[in-house]
Amino acid sequence: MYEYTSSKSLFERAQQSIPGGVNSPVRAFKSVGGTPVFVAKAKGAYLYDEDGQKYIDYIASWGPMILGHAHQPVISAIQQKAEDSTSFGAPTLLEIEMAELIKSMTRNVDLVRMVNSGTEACMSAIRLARGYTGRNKFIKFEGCYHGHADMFLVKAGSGLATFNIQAVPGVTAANAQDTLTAPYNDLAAVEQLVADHKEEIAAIIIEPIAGNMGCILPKEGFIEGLRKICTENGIVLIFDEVMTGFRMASGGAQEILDIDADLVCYGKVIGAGMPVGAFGGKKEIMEHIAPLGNVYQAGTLSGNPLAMAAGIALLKELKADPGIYKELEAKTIYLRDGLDKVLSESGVPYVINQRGSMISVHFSAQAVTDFASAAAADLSRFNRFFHEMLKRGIYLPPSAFESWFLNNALTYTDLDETIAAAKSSLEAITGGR
Ligand code: KE4
Repeated sequence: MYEYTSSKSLFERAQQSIPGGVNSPVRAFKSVGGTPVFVAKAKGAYLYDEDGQKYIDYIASWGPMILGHAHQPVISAIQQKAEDSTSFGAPTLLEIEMAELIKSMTRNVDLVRMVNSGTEACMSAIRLARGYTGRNKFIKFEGCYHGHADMFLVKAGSGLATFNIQAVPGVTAANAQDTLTAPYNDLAAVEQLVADHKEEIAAIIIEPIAGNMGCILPKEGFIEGLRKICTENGIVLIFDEVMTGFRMASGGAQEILDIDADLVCYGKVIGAGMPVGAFGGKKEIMEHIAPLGNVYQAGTLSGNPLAMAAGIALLKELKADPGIYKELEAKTIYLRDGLDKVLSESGVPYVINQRGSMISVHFSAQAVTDFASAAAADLSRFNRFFHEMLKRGIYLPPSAFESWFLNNALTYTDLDETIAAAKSSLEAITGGR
């Protein structure tokens, strides 16, 4: 079983200079308890902590590492590009190549703007929708997370759900007043909001397959219903595909759900681990973005050459071999079925949600279809399961409100090891009862 000697001392040291010892709250293990693992390096499907202990990785840097860590074509692309300097603040050929690559892999992106994070992508998309429609309000869904911009921090998922932060100090009422919320999968609630706020709603933004409450799947007809509501009411439908983009399929959730959004936000995979986000969509909307239009949006490092080189190398490989997605899904289904077996044998109530290479385990006797049902699950049992798995060298997201992400460097031996660790972890938790 693992001890975390170096991580313990590093965490103490980190807290002297960094708030909570981390540069993003969900890394702090605050909800699961214990000491966060300080990662020294990673290769393929494995992380290595500062004591050299190896873990099978199911976070994949929260999604980007879809082909595994230190994937050679990505590393070589960064190394080669770094020789030419790291940033120019001027347009480059690489940005054209990235934009053309994104357009060639997705179904309705006429123009795309690169930014530096998923947060920037989503906040810019909302600003654009407001500028395009002349309306102020937007609808988001409880438990969905679109980054940490003020207007999104209303009943959000990910770290806010993890820490049960309902109202965020510093987010003014003025900033939150135009954010309307509805439960995920509740079309009637959306219809009511639209009826109550006629002509006031600029956008509906959604994670078409949600990953910030654990993995939550849209019910039959839900996303289609949103599409219809938006079309009928002149509302911009924004798919936040920061997680699902280029992960669910080359065309992301738009492809697997066969539904076109008006704007799509990307991140994670398109940067291959470098700081990248993007938003794009129909020309009639995107042409309102400066300098074409007056909806201002900017970024010193947007389209950074190293980030573009990394993202292009990864996307080219995914585009060239879409069979990777089938391989990844088969591995995820294998893991799901293995976990299903050991969980059912353990006798504890559970549900597993899975689509493509996103999966989550909820210790719940009821279906988990929205934030309320995710929050009603046995969170302390998840936390115990998390630590038992970690002790066995399996690195899961340190929160019941996060999706797991598989990478294609995982072997079936890794999956079998994970399933065996889950069996033994559940025995430890239930005393083998
Ligand atoms: P970033 O600003 O963290 O790059 O992206 C924000 C974002 C937007 N939309 C979706 C669907 C997202 O999942 C995210 C960020 N995801 C979290 C994981 N749940 C990032 C992890 C973290 O906050 O450290």
